[in-house]
Amino acid sequence: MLSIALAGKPNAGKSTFYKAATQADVDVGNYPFTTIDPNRGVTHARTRCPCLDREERCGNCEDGTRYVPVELLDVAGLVPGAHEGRGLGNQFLDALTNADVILNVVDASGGTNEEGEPVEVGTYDPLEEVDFVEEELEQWLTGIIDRNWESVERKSRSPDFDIDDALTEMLTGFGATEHDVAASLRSLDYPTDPMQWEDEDREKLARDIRARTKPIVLVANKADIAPEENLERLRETDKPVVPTTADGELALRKAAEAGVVEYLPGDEEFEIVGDISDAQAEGLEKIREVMAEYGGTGVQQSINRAVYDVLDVLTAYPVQNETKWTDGTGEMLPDAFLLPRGSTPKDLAYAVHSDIGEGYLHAVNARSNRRIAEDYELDEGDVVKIVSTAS
Ligand SMILES: Nc1nc2c(ncn2[C@@H]2O[C@H](COP(=O)(O)OP(=O)(O)OP(=O)(O)O)[C@@H](O)[C@H]2O)c(=O)[nH]1
Ligand SMILES: [Mg+2]
Repeated sequence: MLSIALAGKPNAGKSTFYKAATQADVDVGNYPFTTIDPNRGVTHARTRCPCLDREERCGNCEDGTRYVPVELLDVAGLVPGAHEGRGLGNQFLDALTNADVILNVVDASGGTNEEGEPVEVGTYDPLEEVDFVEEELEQWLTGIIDRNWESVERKSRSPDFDIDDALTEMLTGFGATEHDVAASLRSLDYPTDPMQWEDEDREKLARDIRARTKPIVLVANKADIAPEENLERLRETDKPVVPTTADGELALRKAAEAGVVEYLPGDEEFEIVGDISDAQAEGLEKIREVMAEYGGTGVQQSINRAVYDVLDVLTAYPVQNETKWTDGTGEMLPDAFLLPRGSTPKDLAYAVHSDIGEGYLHAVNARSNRRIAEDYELDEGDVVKIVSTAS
């Protein structure tokens, strides 16, 4: 499963985002370090279900809106110097190593300082938080590379030494693949002999690997109380930014669960369908205004931005019956897989099960009922029958 991590300074609203996105009950509080141990749960990316192209809905979506599971991780707040052990230190940096993408939750309202302590709204500059997660990650990774460099030097004395292999072995724990390391080395200028590497070379490697393996989306949270100017300035940075009200999303999800509003995560608006008090109505109207301004609460939009834009994955649907789009039990469009763009039907087969991948014979496009070429690159929403010796 794809893994998304929430990171950022304390009190920015990570756990509120997590609670809204996973419907899990976790602690939220207006003080730093409410969260100590990481929370791990499941949220969803939202996409258009292929069953919209058929007469009937599949039963695995919300009237054509499909939610595909992804993992969400909520970690302790990060303070400057975390890589040296400040705050809760390295422990949660460790927790981030499995993440495919990071949502850097920023308090766009400027109502908390760099340690996460409440201050008057608008007095702390959220731009200070923009580069901070990546800097901590980079410093931390640089430390790992420095500490392990001696072993690379030792290996380099062997005649069959290969720098790609040595670095892949070292960086795999950080989520770097052989491909990432190769691409990184191609883009950097570095001495061939590891003994000649300077601190600077290792730091450049750390920065490049971080950028490849842990891309970042800025969640400009507390948009409901943020000065407009702050959001404008955050938008001018070089990162993808999503104005968000995690609190608003949480309230809407609760209201939807209670049956008083009609709202699907990621909708741009909601409808009040039940009896509510005046106070509730007032609260919901405030959320409605923020949503109208930003095109939703931002929670689902942040997840989708991370999954479909930054990680650039697509959703593919394996089926056994190419006419009915069902599996062996008659369930329509039972599964959705998120695969990197460029994936082929064989990659989908492997994602379903390694046996299906190994026994792969060919695939059929269930929309056209035509056999798919071996090198066909899957598209968003493809429905595919896999023919395998294992199925
Ligand atoms: N106005 C407003 N407040 C919010 C929003 N999201 C979260 N908060 C508040 O911000 C405070 C901190 O929220 P948490 O979710 O606990 O923050 P955190 O980032 O998990 O904090 P730590 O676990 O301490 O690092 C709480 O008082 C929340 O109610 C939002 O969108 N708008
Ligand atoms: Mg928290």
